[in-house]
Amino acid sequence: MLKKSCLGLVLIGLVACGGEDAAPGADAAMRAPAAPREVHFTASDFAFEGPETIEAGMLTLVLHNSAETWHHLQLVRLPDGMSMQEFEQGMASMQPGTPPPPWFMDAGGVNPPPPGEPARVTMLVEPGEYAVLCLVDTPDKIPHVMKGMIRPLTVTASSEPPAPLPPSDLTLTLVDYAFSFSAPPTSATRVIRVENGATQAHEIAIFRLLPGKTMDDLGAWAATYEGPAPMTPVGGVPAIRPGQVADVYVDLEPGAYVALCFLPDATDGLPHLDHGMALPFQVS
Ligand SMILES: [Cu+2]
Repeated sequence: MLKKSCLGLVLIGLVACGGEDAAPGADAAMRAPAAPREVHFTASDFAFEGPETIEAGMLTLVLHNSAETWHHLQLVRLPDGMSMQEFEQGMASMQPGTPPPPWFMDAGGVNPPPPGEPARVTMLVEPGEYAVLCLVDTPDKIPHVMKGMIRPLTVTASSEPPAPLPPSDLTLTLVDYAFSFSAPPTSATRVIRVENGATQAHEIAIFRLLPGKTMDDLGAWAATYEGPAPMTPVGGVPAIRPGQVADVYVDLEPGAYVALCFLPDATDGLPHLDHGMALPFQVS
C-alpha cells in the first residue's frame, strides 16, 4: 500500500416577494443569480495569490498553478472565536499520522490542477473566517503549509440567495472507505458531483497514470517521491465534511486513472488510501 502522509475536497428556491406594493424589479433582486460566481486563486512555490475577502454563495473556485510542483487549495473553516494565529499554533501541534483535531473543519477547495491548466470546483461557501492551505507534501514530504502556503480568507454574508448547482454528468459518493460512481466516467464526462455520504471528511484527488505505468509504480513512487511521478493530476476536491457537495470539473482523455483520498483517518490516523480509498478506473 501507499505510504504517503498527507495531501491533504443547494439549491435555494426563488424567494418571491409578493404584495401589491412590490416594484417589478423587487423580486428580481431576490432571485438567485443564474450562475455560480468565479473566484480565482493562483498557487506558486510556495504561496497563494488571491482575494482576502469574498462574498458567500455558490462559487466556482478556480485554482491556477504557476509552478511545476503540485499544489492544491484546501479551505478550512475556523471555529467561531478562533484567531488565525491560534489556528496556526494549533496546526503546528498537529502530528502526522494522528487523527485530525475536532476544530479542524474541512470545507472543500480544489485539488491539484493538470499541468498548465486551472482546475475548477463549484460549491456552496458559507460566511465565516477561513484558512486557505496547501497540504501537498511533494517533493520532500514536507507539507507546503509549512513553507508558507497558508493565508486567511474572510467570507462575508451575501444579500442574495446562492445560485443553484449547474447540472452534472454523474455522481460520486464518498463513503467510509470507498469511492462509489453512479456511472463509469468517460471522456465525455465534464462535471462530477461529489457528495460526502460518510461519517467523516474525505477528498477525491484524481490522477491519470502515465502511459505504461501501473498502480504498483504509483505505490513505489509515493513511498519515496524519488524520480518522476508515474501520474499527473487532473483535479478533484480536497476534504469535504459529511453532507457537503461539490461539483468537480474534469477533462478526461482515454486512459488509466486513479482516485485517491489521502486524509488521515478520524480514528487511527492512517491515510484513507490505506483503508481502501484508492480506486483505479479506466476511461474510454
Ligand atoms: Cu502546495
